[in-house]
Amino acid sequence: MPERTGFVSGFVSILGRPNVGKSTLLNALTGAKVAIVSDKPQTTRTLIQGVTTTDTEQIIFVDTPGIHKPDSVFNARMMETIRAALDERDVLVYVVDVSREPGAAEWESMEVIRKTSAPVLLALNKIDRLKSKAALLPLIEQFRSRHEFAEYIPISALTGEGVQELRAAIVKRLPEGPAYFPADHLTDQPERFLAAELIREKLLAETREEVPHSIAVLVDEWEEKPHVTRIAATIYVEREGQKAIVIGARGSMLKRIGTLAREEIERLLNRKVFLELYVKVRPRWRQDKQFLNELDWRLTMAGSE
Ligand SMILES: Nc1nc2c(ncn2[C@@H]2O[C@H](COP(=O)(O)OP(=O)(O)OP(=O)(O)O)[C@@H](O)[C@H]2O)c(=O)[nH]1
Ligand SMILES: [Mg+2]
Repeated sequence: MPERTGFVSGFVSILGRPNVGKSTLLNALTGAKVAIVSDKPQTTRTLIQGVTTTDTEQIIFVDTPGIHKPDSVFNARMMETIRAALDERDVLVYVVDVSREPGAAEWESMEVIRKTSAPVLLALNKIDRLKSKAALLPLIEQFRSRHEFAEYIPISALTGEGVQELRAAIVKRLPEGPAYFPADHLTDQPERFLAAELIREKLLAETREEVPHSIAVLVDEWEEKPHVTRIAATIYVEREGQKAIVIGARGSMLKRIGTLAREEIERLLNRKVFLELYVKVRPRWRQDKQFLNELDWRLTMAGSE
């Protein structure tokens, strides 16, 4: 590698199976909450940008939906999204969960990284869950025997252990280049989308089985008043039974979700928020291309120009 004296910058995608901790890692690397996190697989549904800038470097991270076999139009779109995150990257970070034995699904999902020429770092995440770090060596060998990664780095996205080492391994591989964004730029996500995501995060934490996958949230109204921002959002579900779950007994669930989401949106905007939530049934929305377009802020923004 040539001696580098100047500012370095580059694009880094974070990939891996659902639920391994990619979004938690993005938040740890950027020191901010740019992506929502949950214990349910397929939490992330789109590319999430998170930028970190120091005096010497700028890294543009892109968090991706977990790699899985698509079973709907919606999931097929998520997988297309992942392919978009592979083009012209300087470094890839492939994340695995060390608290789970890797299997066929893991090896299949690794096919994605074989097609790229960028160096791939293996982030062995959730080491805080291991009783002994001795278990890491055989695991690393299992991965190495299937793919020669540029580096193998044990981390805990949750506690922060190893995250600086991972960052250093990334920076080492970045080319000299300019800052693409101002130093305070954190993400490209519009506030409306971030607010909808925070509402969805609270819903994911409170629901189980098929309900989390059936939930979509859209912000309908956003009004800046003198002392408060008024936000109206609709929670879409696929069936009446799911609507009843989301509303809860005498509206208790919806009220709890509303309070939790409002508090976090207030922290995000640094402003008082008045949040109105509605619940609607929209059968089979995951197969509905037009609705999927409405959910995709990158498409809606392009359309509004
Ligand atoms: N113990 C432990 N849990 C973690 C760690 N990193 C993430 N988690 C948990 O793992 C779960 C999944 O985390 P996410 O960051 O949402 O995972 P993801 O890979 O982005 O998942 P998808 O978006 O569904 O693909 C959450 O419950 C996290 O709190 C870690 O280092 N240690
Ligand atoms: Mg995620």
